[in-house]
Amino acid sequence: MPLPKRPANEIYSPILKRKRSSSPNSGSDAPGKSLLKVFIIDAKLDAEVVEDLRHLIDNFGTAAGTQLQLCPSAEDAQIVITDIHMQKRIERHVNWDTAKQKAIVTPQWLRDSFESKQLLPCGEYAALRELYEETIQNCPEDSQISASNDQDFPPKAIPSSRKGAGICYNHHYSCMRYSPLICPNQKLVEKLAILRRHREVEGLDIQALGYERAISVPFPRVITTNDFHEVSELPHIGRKILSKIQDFIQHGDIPECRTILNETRYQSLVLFNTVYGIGPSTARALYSSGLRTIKDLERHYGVTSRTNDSNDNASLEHLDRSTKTGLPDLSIKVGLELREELIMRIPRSEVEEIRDVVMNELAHIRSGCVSTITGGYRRGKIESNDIDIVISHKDLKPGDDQVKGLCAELIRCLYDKRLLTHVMYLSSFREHNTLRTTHWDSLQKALTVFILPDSGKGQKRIHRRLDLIFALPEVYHTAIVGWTGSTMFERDLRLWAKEKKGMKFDSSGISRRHDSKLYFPKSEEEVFELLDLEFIEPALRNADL
Ligand code: OXD
Ligand code: MN
Ligand code: MN
Repeated sequence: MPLPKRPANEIYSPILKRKRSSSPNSGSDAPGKSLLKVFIIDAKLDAEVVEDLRHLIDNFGTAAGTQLQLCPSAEDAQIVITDIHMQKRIERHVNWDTAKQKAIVTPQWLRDSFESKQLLPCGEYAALRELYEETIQNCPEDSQISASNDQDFPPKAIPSSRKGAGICYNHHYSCMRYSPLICPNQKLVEKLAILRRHREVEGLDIQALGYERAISVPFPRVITTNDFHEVSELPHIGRKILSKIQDFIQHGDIPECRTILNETRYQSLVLFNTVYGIGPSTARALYSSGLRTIKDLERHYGVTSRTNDSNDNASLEHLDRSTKTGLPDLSIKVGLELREELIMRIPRSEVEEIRDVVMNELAHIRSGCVSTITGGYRRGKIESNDIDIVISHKDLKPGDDQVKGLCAELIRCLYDKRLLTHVMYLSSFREHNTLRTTHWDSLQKALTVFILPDSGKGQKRIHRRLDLIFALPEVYHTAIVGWTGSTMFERDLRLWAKEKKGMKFDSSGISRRHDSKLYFPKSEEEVFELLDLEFIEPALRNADL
């Protein structure tokens, strides 16, 4: 029996208990209690929010006895809480070298840690992309938590018995495993992610995928030395990765991570990849030609970065007016100019606001359209990298470009209203049964840059990456599954369909390989059923970090 569906907006926050060693950073005021100093950067926070955060700090206590103390300067703090997401801005409050020594997190870290009575890993809450790895590295650890706490995993939100019973944490395919947002070995996973990233920026794709697969396997409790045998038998954990896990268990760190983080080359390649349009190989080429910093890139591409005050779209357009779509393209130049905005993560409330604005405009063009916000938002992420919306209408018909037409009309309308500033990609999917005209153009995808209209309250609006996916009604649910992610979950869905079921799955449809028979599931649950899989809620599809 399929599970009842969760509303897409529902936030899943697993209360995971992790056993962690006490931090070398954390001070101690009494036996069994550790005191952690926290500094709040007030800028950009309402007085009420600051008041709430202070209240949380005063009343904070983890199951392991860690308490928080508000501290008057960033220098003395281990944790810095801020809603600032730009290096230039944060430097007005904290010296950059000092910032590198801290875990710099969003207020949500405090709220979630408070609620779950434990210090959550900081990576997911890093306030600045540039300090993501340092924030992981400097994230303080809770005091010893009693081993019995581990029995709380899987979290209560994970149903324990269901039809199918094929789901298990050591299954080969991630679409047969539950992957919550935060796992008991989050800290280890964050370290492995540094190794993965390193292989990725160096173009070692097979190795990077190896780490990605290892990261996706959710061991159900905190790994200790007693678990090595079991861990060695997990899928996707080879000898090399096992030795890294061993390093971590024994030393609380993976020495190679520290070396990597200190490499100028790694730092530059990762930094270059934060520019939209610069992938690993372009980043390496730029590095080889002697470039190291964003300033170097700006000189190289002849760009000056946007200041906080220039918010008019017109200022961007002169940079690039190219394109097949007749709309401004997002070239590397523009990607560089908008970098500081595009790297900022998007809170759930803004994701919803953008969806509302888009759907309002669409209602003027065609009433009765339906939409689902997919991507990280749907998997419960507190902040997303971009916004992914799947849209359909019950009367859309295949064959005469209706999907394409609706998408084009919306894009033009959003652009004319200055809500949409760039279109990087506009295409239809024709992967499925290209000989069947009935299935042509079943999906239309527009990858864009969007900015909310001025709120009139002096609030600065930020350019955001927005992906709109238009689907024929018969592939709406397949598109939702395909665009919910995570990447590894999707990869394994496709593999599972192919290797185990003789089917082809992607977001534009499901078909049987040997005769190309098409299937049109009427719900998300039916997509899973068709593939002979137990339904997994979006919040448990977080098979990537
Ligand atoms: C995101 C995601 O964060 O889809 O945008 O995971
Ligand atoms: Mn996304
Ligand atoms: Mn996207």
